[in-house]
Amino acid sequence: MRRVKAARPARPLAVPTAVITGALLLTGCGSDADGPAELSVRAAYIPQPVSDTMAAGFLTIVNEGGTKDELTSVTSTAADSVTLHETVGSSMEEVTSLDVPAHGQLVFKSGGNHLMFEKLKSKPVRGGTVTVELHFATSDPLEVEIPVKSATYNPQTGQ
Ligand SMILES: [Cu+2]
Repeated sequence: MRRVKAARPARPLAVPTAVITGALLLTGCGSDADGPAELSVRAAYIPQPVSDTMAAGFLTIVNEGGTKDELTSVTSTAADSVTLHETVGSSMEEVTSLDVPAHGQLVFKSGGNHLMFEKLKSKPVRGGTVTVELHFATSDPLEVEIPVKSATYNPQTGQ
């Protein structure tokens, strides 16, 4: 019993040291992974909108490269205006760009970041697609066919 008690005071000091060492090793091992941004899009969908003039869109932009990029604008043949919105508390704010971190992702999801389609030229209907072009600070634009899902689609369940 005495030996266990005597060993304990040293532990709280030892743990932070180990954590710091691990972090340094992680940042130091990326020498072969500092290449340019490599972007791709996953899990894109548009819930069929209730409105005839406005729709929201969601997707995930994955960056497998070692350099960050920024999504700077979105255009679509289906709407005169597509803007980037952040949800802050219970309200949303338009932003001019969003970061796509190196070896990371930019996530648009219900209740968070979203694409806002306004002045729709035609209402997106479930089963159809909406074509968008994503524009970045440094990478080439990406064209994406976003499928239109039901108004209550949940990407977690796929329904
Ligand atoms: Cu919005």
